[in-house]
Formats: sequence, C-alpha cells, structure tokens
Amino acid sequence: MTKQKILFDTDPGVDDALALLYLHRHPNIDLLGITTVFGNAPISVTTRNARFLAEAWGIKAPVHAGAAVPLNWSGAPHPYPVHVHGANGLGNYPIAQEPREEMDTAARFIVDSIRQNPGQVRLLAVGGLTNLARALETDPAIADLVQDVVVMGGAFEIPGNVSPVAEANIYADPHAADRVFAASWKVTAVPLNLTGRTVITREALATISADANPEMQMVAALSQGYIDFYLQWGEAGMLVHDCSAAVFLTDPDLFTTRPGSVVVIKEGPAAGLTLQRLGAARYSPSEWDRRRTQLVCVGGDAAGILARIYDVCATPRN
Ligand SMILES: [Ca+2]
Repeated sequence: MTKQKILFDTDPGVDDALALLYLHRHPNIDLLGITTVFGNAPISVTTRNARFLAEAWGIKAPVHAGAAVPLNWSGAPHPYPVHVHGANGLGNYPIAQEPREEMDTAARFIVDSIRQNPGQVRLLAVGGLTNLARALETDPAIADLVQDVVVMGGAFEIPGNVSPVAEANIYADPHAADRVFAASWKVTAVPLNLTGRTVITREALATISADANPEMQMVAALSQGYIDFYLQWGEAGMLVHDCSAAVFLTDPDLFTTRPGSVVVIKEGPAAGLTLQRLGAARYSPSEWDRRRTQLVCVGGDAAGILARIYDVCATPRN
C-alpha cells in the first residue's frame, strides 16, 4: 500500500503531541515535514516543542518554524493558554532546550513540498491557519496541486471553546481561516462538534499507557495538567481534538461529513465563528456561490476514533 504523504502544521500543544505520535507510528503515513505556528504558546516555544518531540521519538521529518502572529495583525496578541497547555506548551514536561528565534520558512516549505509531490500531499493543520494562508498567497497554484486539506477547527451551530462562538484554532487567525475555506482546494474540517466527544479519562490514559511504548508514556506524563483543566470544566477527561483530525486521514469511515461552503467571521465579537451553507435553497448570487463546497465532520464514531488512537499510539513496548 502506498503511504500517504502528510504535512503536519501544528502548535504543540498537548493534544498536538498525541497527534504527532499517531502520525509517526501509523504504518500507512509518510510524514514529509512538520511546520509550526503560534497558538498554544509563542512561535519560538511551539517550534522548540516540535523539535523536542521529534528528537525524543526519532522522527526524521524536518521541522520548519512558521508564523509568529496572525495575518492583518495589529494590537495586542491573544493571551497564550498557559492554563490549558502549561507554561511551556507541553504540560510543563521538563525540556532542556531553550526556545530560540528561527527563520520563518514554513510557508515556503509547504509550497515546495506540494510542488515536488503534485497531487499527493495531504495537509493536516491543527493550529491557527496562518501558515496555510501564507502558502496560498506565496503560490496560489498549490490549491490545485495538493490532494486535500484536513483542519482541526470550528464550532458549527454550537458554542465555541474560547468565545461564545469561536473555536481556538479558527479564533487564532480568522482571516487566514476564511481564506483557507474559500480556496479551491478540498478542505475537511474536524470541529468541536465531534472532538468535544473524544474524551480520554485519566484512568483510561493510565491503563493504555501502563505497558505502552516510551513515546506514549511521555504523552501520558505531559497530559496530566491538560486533564486537570478539562476536569475543572466538567468533562470526564481530556479532549483529543488534534489527534481526532489525524484519525480522519486514515479512517474517514468513522466520520460523518456534511457538505457546504464555509465562511468565517473575521472581526468583532463574533470573530472566529464558522458558518456552513446548508440546504439547497435558491438565493440570489453571492459570495457563497464562489466558494468551493467543503466538508464538515459534524458527527462520527467517537469511541471508534479513540479505539484507533489506542491501537496506533499505545502498542506495548517491545
Ligand atoms: Ca493544536
């Protein structure tokens, strides 16, 4: 079986770490590269974290630093969610390497990778969508050269997790998200509607990681503060947002998709709100008609998704 060529755009991030482990361990995935974006922590920190995980787990794919701020940025940045992902972005897991300034090469790397593998690359984005929007700006032709784009993000007709209407990854850069959904490439969103049901309890995590490989044991260790955060908010355990989107790459049958073009509200109190065109009603010609029909995973088999994550990530030490 030909392996899927995956580019992983990420802001590690506790749930990003589990997603990276899934991509690394899955036998049918060829991880072409890791690009980083600000989000769960500043860009220097998310990049340091991606390098730390890649080195610890023997991941050969290159790491490219990306955007430090959203498109059209002015004013103060959103505060980083240290109460969710810890002060160092990985649940305060001890990391010796200090963050450092790096050249922003992510958008160029995305473009070059797609150009070198026309029709074959799948982009998995589990942070703000700034790098993807900038790659499109650098070379708009990549929209027709990529296989598809899978995004963890959005909250469709349900409350958000960082504002009453917005999910964190879309809220991080609503302008970029709107461009990504509007482009001619095929996008599938895996939103809170589904990831809000992918819960791993502390007990389940302890059980699956007890005899598992060292990589999974590291994930379990760095996830403890993240679990505390979710317990505080009435969840039974941690939500595995990013890794659920990774499972879509390999097991799309576990997901229920809904077609319709998508618009993101870019400014004001509703910034980051994701809206999908529903139904077949005839409207006067508008912006909606110019947008490609995208897919939104409004539902799916949450237990099945978790079972796949356990199968792939938590195999016993050998
Ligand atoms: Ca993330």
